Amino acid sequence: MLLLQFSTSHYCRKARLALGYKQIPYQVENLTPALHILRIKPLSGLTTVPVLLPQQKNCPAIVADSTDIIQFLESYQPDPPLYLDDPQQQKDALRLEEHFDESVGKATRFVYYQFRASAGKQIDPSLMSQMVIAIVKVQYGINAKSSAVAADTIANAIALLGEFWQDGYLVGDRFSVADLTAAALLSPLGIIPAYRHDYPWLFEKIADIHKLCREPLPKNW
Ligand SMILES: N[C@@H](CCC(=O)N[C@@H](CS)C(=O)NCC(=O)O)C(=O)O
Repeated sequence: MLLLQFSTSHYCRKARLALGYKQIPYQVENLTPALHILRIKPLSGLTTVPVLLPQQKNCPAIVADSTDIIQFLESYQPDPPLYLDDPQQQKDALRLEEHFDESVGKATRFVYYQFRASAGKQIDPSLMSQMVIAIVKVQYGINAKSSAVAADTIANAIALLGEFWQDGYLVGDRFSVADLTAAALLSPLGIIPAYRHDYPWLFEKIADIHKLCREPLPKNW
């Protein structure tokens, strides 16, 4: 299988965690933001990564979007499962996956890039990196005000995780797509000292999930 990705994208991390959890061998093709469109638009019609090319008999040629990738992997190789057996629990897990994809993951992007452009500038002060950050900020409308709103979304998500993750799972009594998605989409916050200081348990859990999924932690953690 071939995963078309940005190496730093938390949605691509979500797909890699799922591949690693299921121990499915894969290769990655790292794309350059902006130029990536030339590679993926003709394939998927979309402009976002991750995009998976299964390159296997009886499989679709292309699976785009992290949620669809996990759904595909679940049918391609059901064990170990990321979906839950109980229909109501499975519905809850998918609802949480969608909430993290549509709301929390986007909020993380705001807070992360705002940090990288201000107090976290020294992580990579190079002109190239700061240019990419500036482009992303314009593309998504990231500024002090919008990232403060995003920080509230993240605070609510962390409060929810605090109820479930301190001694268990988000849904049911085993690891599922909901836990995997939350870990991937909050992982960029691990480079921000204030979050590390306030929520040590959160980053321990995210690190445990990376171990379970055989995926290295993000750079600069
Ligand atoms: N819902 C999508 C979101 C993926 C997404 O937002 N990917 C970003 C990188 S983090 C992207 O490809 N951005 C490039 C663009 O929008 O042109 C998924 O879950 O796969």
